[in-house]
Amino acid sequence: MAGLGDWADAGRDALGRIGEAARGLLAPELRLGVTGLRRSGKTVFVTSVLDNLLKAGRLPFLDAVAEGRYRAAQLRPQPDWAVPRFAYERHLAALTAAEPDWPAATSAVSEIRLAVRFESGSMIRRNLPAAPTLTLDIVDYPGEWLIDLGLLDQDFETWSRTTLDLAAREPRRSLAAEWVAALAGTDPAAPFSEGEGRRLGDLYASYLRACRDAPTAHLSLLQPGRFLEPGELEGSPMLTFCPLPAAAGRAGRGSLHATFSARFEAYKRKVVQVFFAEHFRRLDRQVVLVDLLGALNAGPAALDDMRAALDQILGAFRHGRAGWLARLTGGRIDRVLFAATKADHVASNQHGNLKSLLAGFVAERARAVRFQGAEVECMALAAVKCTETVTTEHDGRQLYCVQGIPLGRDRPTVLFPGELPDHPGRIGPDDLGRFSFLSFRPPPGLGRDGRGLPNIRLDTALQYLIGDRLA
Ligand SMILES: Nc1nc2c(ncn2[C@@H]2O[C@H](COP(=O)(O)OP(=O)(O)O)[C@@H](O)[C@H]2O)c(=O)[nH]1
Ligand SMILES: [Mg+2]
Repeated sequence: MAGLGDWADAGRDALGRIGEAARGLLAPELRLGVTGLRRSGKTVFVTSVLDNLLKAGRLPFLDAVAEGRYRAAQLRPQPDWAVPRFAYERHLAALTAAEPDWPAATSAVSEIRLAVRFESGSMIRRNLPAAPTLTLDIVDYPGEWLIDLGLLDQDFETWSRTTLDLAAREPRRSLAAEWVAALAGTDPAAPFSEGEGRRLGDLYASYLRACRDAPTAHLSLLQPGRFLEPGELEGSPMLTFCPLPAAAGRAGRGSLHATFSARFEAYKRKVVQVFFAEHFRRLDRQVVLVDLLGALNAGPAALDDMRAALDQILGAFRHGRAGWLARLTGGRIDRVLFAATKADHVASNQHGNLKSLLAGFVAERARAVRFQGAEVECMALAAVKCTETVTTEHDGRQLYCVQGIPLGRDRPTVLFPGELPDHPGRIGPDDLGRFSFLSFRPPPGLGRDGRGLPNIRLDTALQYLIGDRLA
């Protein structure tokens, strides 16, 4: 039988919960992760999201704005003092300068907090004593770190085998030649020496950099991610190893194999798990930006690689929800948005196909994530719209073209960027040589009207990501 004390505890609990619920109604909080591979458009996306939420003049499809309930937003000090602040002012200044330019490339995690004051449309909230405020934390971090989560499921031998298999096929084969040749001349069972370890580690890191930077490569699967952006870990033993072929003899303690294997485990523990606990696990919602047009430009290998990278990224959300890691740590992401960025590179009549193409790439894994209980959506958007769609006549046919200032030129040009298939299965071998989507400069005069940076479908994306919290 329950004693009086138990009832009192239950009562306190209920009061506590009501308090929490009221706080949730009046001061909801949301942590939004923004990720994507290098150059996918994260910095530009976050800059435009902030500018548009602050000025609210270009978000007609955000319900709170459409219904006249959106009051205003303000930047606030961020909660995590050890994480660099997202340099919103600097990035916006670059875009809106007299000679507009893209923000400088960034490589690590950053964070920023925004408070959004709104009138609630719900009955319960309308009776609250004040207008609610949504506290929105935005965390921008490299997609390469997310792909690293896949390493947690692998031991050194498995990882070595898959990475060496991948390196045996073009376009990686030629880029890996020097590192693979060095491996051929080493015995993993031999005693470890610092000089040899460094030589192999450096050759592997150069190979990863070549995969990323070679103009025709545009490859995405480049693990461990921190080898490319080491930051303060540069030169540390934890970033000085590489995959090894199976040893012919027994690789005992103190061997090259044992040392690299121990470093791989240290990387998982000290880099990957720390990222998971400090950043990924705390996210409520996630947007994954994908430069699908860039991969189409680069050709079949880049496209295959991007598909594999997206697959691994979606695998991470399995971790986020119901995987073994979630059981240990309590993941909670309930909505994921995959967004094809830079949609302004193609004419507006192609946006539907761009979206379907992306959906086709992630379809299988997205079903698995939905099964785990999170929602997954796909979209095509441009965080900063740099072109207008215009039609021209060609051989009696109407062509949808884009007009903008291509990067490296200073006059507006009308271009026909071509047409996109609507499904990955419809990308023919000839198609891939045919795509050539030019990059554009931000148009002059951006931001002068004070309404927020011009964009394509940023409001639809925001409605999906935060709209329900502004209800
Ligand atoms: N036309 C166009 N280009 C974009 C857009 N967003 C990003 N870009 C281009 O992509 C580059 C990389 O964007 P950035 O945000 O720095 O990528 P990050 O590395 O993911 O942070 C920019 O310098 C632009 O050239 C967009 O909305 N429209
Ligand atoms: Mg960036």
